[in-house]
Amino acid sequence: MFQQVNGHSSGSGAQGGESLREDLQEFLSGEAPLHQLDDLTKVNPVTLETVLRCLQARYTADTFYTNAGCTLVALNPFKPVPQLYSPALMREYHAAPQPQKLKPHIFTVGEQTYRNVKSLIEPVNQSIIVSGESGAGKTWTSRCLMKFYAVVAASPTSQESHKIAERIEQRILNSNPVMEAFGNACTLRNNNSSRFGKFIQLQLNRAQQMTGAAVQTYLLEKTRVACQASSERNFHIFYQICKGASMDERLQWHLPEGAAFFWLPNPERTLEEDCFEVTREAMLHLGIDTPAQNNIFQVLAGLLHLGNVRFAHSEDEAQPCHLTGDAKCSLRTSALLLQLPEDPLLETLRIRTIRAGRQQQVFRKPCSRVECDTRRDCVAKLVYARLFDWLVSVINSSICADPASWTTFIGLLDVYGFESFPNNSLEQLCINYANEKLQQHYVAHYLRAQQEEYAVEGLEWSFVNYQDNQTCLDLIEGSPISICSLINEECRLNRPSSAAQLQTRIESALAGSPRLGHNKLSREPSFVVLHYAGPVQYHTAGLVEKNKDPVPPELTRLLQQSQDPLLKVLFPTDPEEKAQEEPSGQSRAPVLTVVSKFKASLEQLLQVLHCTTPHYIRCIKPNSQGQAHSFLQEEVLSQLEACGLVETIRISAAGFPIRIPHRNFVERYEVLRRLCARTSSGPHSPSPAEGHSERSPCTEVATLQAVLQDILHTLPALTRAAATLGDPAKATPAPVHCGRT
Ligand code: AOV
Ligand code: MG
Repeated sequence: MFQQVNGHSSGSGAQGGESLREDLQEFLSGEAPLHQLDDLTKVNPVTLETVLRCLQARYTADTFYTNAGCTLVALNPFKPVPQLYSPALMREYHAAPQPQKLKPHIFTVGEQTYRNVKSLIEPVNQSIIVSGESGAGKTWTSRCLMKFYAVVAASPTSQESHKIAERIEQRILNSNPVMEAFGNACTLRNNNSSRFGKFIQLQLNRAQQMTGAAVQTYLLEKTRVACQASSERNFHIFYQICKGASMDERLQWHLPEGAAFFWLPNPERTLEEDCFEVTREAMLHLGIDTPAQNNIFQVLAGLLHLGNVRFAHSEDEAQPCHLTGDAKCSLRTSALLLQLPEDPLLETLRIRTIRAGRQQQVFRKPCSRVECDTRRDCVAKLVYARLFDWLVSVINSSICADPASWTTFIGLLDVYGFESFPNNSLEQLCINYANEKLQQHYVAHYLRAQQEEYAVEGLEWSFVNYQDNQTCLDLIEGSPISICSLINEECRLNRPSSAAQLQTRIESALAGSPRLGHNKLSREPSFVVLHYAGPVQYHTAGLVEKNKDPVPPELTRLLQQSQDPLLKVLFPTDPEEKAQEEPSGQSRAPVLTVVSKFKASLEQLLQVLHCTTPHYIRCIKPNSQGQAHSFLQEEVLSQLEACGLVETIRISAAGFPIRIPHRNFVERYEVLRRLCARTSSGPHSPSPAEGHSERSPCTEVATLQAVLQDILHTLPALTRAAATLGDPAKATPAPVHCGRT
């Protein structure tokens, strides 16, 4: 069955000694067709070109997964391949005595991870880090892994408890469509691009059954709610409501068919993600009932109408801006849907209140048109971000297990992938910064740590060079001076500073960094960061303001006046909060900037990852158009180069694939030593080490058989390691005699 799926008929997927021998022979003779090489460590020699050719051959043969030593490479098929993700196949991997002997698959990683949790005496938490650029398939992969665990880690057998178990697994799976509807959007790179980072912790009890899960999210790109690049879209949920609402709901939410909204660009594009019913159904499973859902959608409709509120300069500067065209109607509808008083809403959007002097006198200043727009956008971002956080907390309360009911977890990390657009701002800086951090984790774990261990153990080893991205991280987050610190400094000083001035400050203060570049042809003030995955030009206009992310207190106070039940929850009138927001002088705590908060959350995430055994899946995008059957060498090559995959393969191919602590090794192979001792001193005389062994001859034979099996299975890898020992560049194995007796 598996072979059919992958479209070829032989290879190491089949079980048994026969195929093992074939495998070995093919491997020794170097005759295995490229598409049958399940592990990139077997290409010879290991170069970018051979790795690329192998991946291309496999992609052409509809084989999308390939091992790369300790990493799994996942090529995006960009077409449905349902057989590859069937529950039957999940069970096959789960039941396999040695899943790593089956065809490479994300289920192998899933199963290995699952077994790791239980196989160790002290259970160690595991994590699967899915990486790759935007549109490479990270979210798809982590979704499939969640489904895999929902099948293989499903709990109890008794009818009643089974129902409960199904509910929890189903609920965990239902978190995906909800979070994707509210947190994903169509970008230039991916129709279903994650605009937030996600770490989901699947919680397991001692019997390895999934008892619950907890989701942690990272920095939602909330600016998208009020500002979308051309050809991009707002979050899916807005389109779902507008396309999927019933006649009654349309009336209720003031969404007549064909209504145009500034914040709903490209509504004519229909995506498979525009499925309102799926979102509603999933919300229901998570405990968000229909009235609560309707409340959410009503608020979102209110935001859409708010986006149609447009301002025009007043002739008299002392007078506030006035509303243009239909804006008055939009304002009224928005106020109605958000259950806000209409006049205070208008007043708050176009008049700023300033408190000054000892008496904290209140002054009212009309805002400019641009300021009015900023305040309107700020209301929408504030509401949407709080709504998203609230949804995450509702999901967590629905799926999180009682701490006493779980002992270990498997973490799945799916963050936004590396991206570079014609116009990149603070959002892309944060996204690419997160990807640099994960790349560093990978480098530290696989490329540096392994080689350093060889040096410590005194093993002969020629160091394989790799691209360390530390210099790039120093540029972004280092101390005392980095891009983050300079942007933060501008926020702290609160001085009027133009985009050109910020560019000059960054370029002069960080001129010594090898990772800082400059685009001479750029007309806009900008700087370039040479990321591990490629150069990205960041425009400095608006960077400081976005980093400050200021929320005028009167906007929060306005939202606290809402009579809407959901907005009342999102904006409680907490006296303490209110006191804090009053600009009452020097005692106010400094407000954390966006990058500072993001940096802290990344540090926290990495701390969690460091306490787990990590497994890496590298998603690769075969072409940027999202087309099936198209493998563009240049594009794949740059992704392979960027993530240091070839270096990983070289180290894995030349290194020592099996690490057994000395004590365990002695315990496992002691029987061989005794056998040798017995052979040399005659068949019946006991060896000195045997002493008064209580092992029966049967047990010994069984152990010996197990040991021989072990050796047979690990022989190809051991041979390769032995052949290249001391010369990692050399990947040609020496011929070995591989007999069963
Ligand atoms: P991403 O998570 O890596 O991008 P996705 O997981 O959203 O990328 O994948 C992008 C699209 O590729 C999906 O919507 C599917 O259409 C397709 N796809 C990915 N993997 C598979 C697969 N295994 N089989 C079939 N189709 C697939 V981003 O969130 O933008 O960084 O930010
Ligand atoms: Mg994604």
